[in-house]
Amino acid sequence: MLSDEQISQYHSDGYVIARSVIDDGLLERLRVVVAEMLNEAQQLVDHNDKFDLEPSHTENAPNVRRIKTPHKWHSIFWDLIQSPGMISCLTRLLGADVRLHGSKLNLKSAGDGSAVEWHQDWAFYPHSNDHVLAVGLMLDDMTLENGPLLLVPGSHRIEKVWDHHQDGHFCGAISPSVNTDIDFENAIPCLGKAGDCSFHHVRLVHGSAQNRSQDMRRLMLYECAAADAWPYLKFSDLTEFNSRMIVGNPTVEPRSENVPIRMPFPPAKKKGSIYENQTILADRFFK
Ligand SMILES: O=C(O)CCC(=O)C(=O)O
Repeated sequence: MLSDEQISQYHSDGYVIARSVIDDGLLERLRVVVAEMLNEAQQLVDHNDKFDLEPSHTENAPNVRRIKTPHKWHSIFWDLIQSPGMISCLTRLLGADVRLHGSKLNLKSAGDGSAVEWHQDWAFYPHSNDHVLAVGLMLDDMTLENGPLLLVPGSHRIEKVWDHHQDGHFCGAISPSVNTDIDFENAIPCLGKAGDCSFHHVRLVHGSAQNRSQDMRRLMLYECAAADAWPYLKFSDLTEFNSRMIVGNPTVEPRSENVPIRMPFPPAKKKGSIYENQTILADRFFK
């Protein structure tokens, strides 16, 4: 699925896009499952452990911006990440043994979907080494208008965790006016067709603007790690940890590398999701 040239691009730019990783049949099944899941949010009045809601959400006009940890709710999310095309890409990028760290399905409703401020995923989930990436499976075509991922090429190679704090608390976002060393203006939009997948390095600076199109934008994100990249946070149970192996074998011998770490503490004042965390950022890039 990925050529040698694409693997080199991943290492130098910090991302790569693989085309047609998921076929139309599986994609259509996924869309049906997602629609069924969203029906459950009809009567919700507040975020819960499954759904994160847009500020405009009401009981009668549901507007969900994230399905949290979808792999816990339906087996199709495992079918996708363990499909042959995905396994081929993941093992080329991370090695033979790959574990799922987490997952989320981000939805941006037509003309209204929330922006995500600039951040590095690494600021949320540092590991013992940085053989960690996020897969972005496009459920819809990604266009300049509908708020695609925006990636700052090469930012993962700077070997730095930018400050994601505001007023002394983690807020999950990088202040654009303070961190003028990041080339936000030359960020690359991650465009593609439904079924295409982006793979971005865990330290790559990225964000995304509001959805200004007339259609919903759905992006399924899987956080994947080499099995020997052990998380500094949220480890509790070895059986559960190992049950998230996507391919290959688990290990109790972490590979420890000299990687920059900045812990997300003191914790965010607004907890729940990145959207909530980021509301306390004083200067927002995506107005
Ligand atoms: O949905 C998006 O466009 C960006 C999401 C993202 O970067 C995240 O949830 O960490």
